[in-house]
Amino acid sequence: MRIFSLLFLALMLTGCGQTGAEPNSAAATVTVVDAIDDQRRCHQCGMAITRYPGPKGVVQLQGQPAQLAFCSSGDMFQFLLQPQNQRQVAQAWVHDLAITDWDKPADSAFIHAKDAWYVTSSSRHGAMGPTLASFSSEQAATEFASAYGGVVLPYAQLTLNNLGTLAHKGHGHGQSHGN
Ligand code: CU1
Ligand code: ZN
Repeated sequence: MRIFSLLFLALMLTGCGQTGAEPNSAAATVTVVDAIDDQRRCHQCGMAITRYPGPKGVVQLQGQPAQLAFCSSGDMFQFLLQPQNQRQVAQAWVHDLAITDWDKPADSAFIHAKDAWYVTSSSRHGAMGPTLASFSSEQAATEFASAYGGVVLPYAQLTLNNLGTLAHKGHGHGQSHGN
């Protein structure tokens, strides 16, 4: 009988260990965005990211620990929506402009890109000119659109053709003033 109780105890302990904080591999995706320091350059266009206003984007590809950062949500979607990249994306984040500044968006204000609402073709420009304004709520996006124009879309409806950004060939800097 003694051996059974020991076995039972061992099973209990093992069970406890597994229900602890250790995430299983499926849930072990990264949910935190690396800080974007002043040296960080856009994966799409090479610009220094923090030097320009407007919401930024960050992408994590499957099986790659390093995150890719983008000067603007516009550049992020230009990258992310390419079919060959789309398949490899594990996570993507954008700034929530409902809680942070357009001019200097904070690292702490990133939200999952999939959950965000977007205003395309507004009059406010980001690092590369026309960009997507990203928000955690549809209402915040709608309020922005009534102030700055544009079309409100959820993540699932974004395509390379309706991003409202110009096709970037080379660098279109200096277009972010005059809003
Ligand atoms: Cu750029
Ligand atoms: Zn860029």
